[in-house]
Amino acid sequence: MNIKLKLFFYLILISVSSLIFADDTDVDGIDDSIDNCVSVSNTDQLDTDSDGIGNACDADDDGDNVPDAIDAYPLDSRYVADSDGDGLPDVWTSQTLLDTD
Ligand SMILES: [Ca+2]
Ligand SMILES: [Ca+2]
Ligand SMILES: [Ca+2]
Ligand SMILES: [Ca+2]
Repeated sequence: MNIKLKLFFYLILISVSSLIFADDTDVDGIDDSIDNCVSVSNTDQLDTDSDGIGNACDADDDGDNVPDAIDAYPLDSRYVADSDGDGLPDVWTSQTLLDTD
């Protein structure tokens, strides 16, 4: 067997074994080493605040230090509250006349 053919088979062996032994805990097709949320399947790897933790497992998606659970605008760090629940942020109420109730 010539050296090029040996090298060819060797490369195939390496690529097959890396496929078999690649770590992908959540089976979302993204290797654990580069997955921004190792235990939750998130093929889009969306990370709104770019802190390296994907939205799928980030407790504060927009990074404004207000947890998603109580953040009225979990994907917008500019706003956190909408006390009257009309869809307009509280800060608008104080800054503009758009929200009059
Ligand atoms: Ca993964
Ligand atoms: Ca994932
Ligand atoms: Ca994040
Ligand atoms: Ca937040």
